[in-house]
Amino acid sequence: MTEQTFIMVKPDGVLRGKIGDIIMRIENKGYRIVAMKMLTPTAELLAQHYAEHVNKPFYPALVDYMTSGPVVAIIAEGEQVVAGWRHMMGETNPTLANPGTIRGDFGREWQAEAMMNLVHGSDSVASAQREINLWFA
Ligand code: RTP
Ligand code: MG
Repeated sequence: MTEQTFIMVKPDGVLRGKIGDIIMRIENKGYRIVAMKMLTPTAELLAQHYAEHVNKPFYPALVDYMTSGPVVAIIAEGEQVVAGWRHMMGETNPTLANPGTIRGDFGREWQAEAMMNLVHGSDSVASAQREINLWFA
């Protein structure tokens, strides 16, 4: 079934000039970009986006990382796009992410506290709906 997911190019992806490559991968795969905008997220927005992580030890570092500069927020649409995009991103830890994935090709462990891994993708259809409503309210 056609579904939507929420994708983000995180601040390190923007800083390192990977917006074009990441957008190209979305389109080359055959997913359709239906909305896109650039913004620097606030701590309040991130607390909602990362609600499941707010009490984790890495959360303060995650907020510092994610508010350090602009991100590109994207809604993409396609068959099985939620799971498909998770595959294209690779493992959360860029050191473990397979070559050929975005995190595997471009990521490495820049700092231990919050893994800088270039991109975000919703982890389920329900998360995608929640995140789209949050970022594109
Ligand atoms: P995302 O939500 O950003 O798409 O990443 P994910 O599902 O692969 O990973 P998740 O477990 O949801 O964690 C969210 C983000 O928090 C940072 N993180 N750091 N130091 C750590 O142990 C750690 N764990 C997670 C990463 O930036 C991760 O993408
Ligand atoms: Mg996640």
